Amino acid sequence: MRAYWFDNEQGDQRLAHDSKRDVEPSYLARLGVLYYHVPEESSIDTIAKERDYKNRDVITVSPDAMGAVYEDKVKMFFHEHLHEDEEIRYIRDGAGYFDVRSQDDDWVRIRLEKDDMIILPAGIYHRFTTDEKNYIKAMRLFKDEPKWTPLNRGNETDINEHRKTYLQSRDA
Ligand code: KMT
Ligand code: NI
Repeated sequence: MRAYWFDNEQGDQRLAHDSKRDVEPSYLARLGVLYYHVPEESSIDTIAKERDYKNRDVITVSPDAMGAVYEDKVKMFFHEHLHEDEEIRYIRDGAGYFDVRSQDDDWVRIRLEKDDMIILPAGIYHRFTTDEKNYIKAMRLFKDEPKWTPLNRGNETDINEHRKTYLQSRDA
């Protein structure tokens, strides 16, 4: 894992967009973003149990796995959005970037590789992209029914209850 400020330059979303200014995990924690390095896949069972995550699946995002819809999917994942539930991803292979909004509404880019696990809180604005290698395999954990509906940022999401709750705990 490496977190840094996104450089805001034009160009393919899959490029590193590295400003060379790092962001500490303690700042991610302030945003409510939790990061764990989990080299033993079996440790996931403990974490899942603690947080009451009952279900999981594994998704591969790549042209091989998705065929013609790959480019569309990658563009969709990169639309800024929030969810009404936590987003937990445990990377099993490949790499990708999660971008999350800072307190000042700037992008923090989080590069994740194999054995990296991230928990994004409900209500945080974020987006995802593969990197230049166009390949990531990730485990997705969820409590009951997957509630992954991305709510794209706009006037509606700004007044969403989960958004308000998130801001209250972030800025407390
Ligand atoms: C998301 O929420 O954007 C995704 O699930 C992307 C694929 S998982 C790395
Ligand atoms: Ni998401």
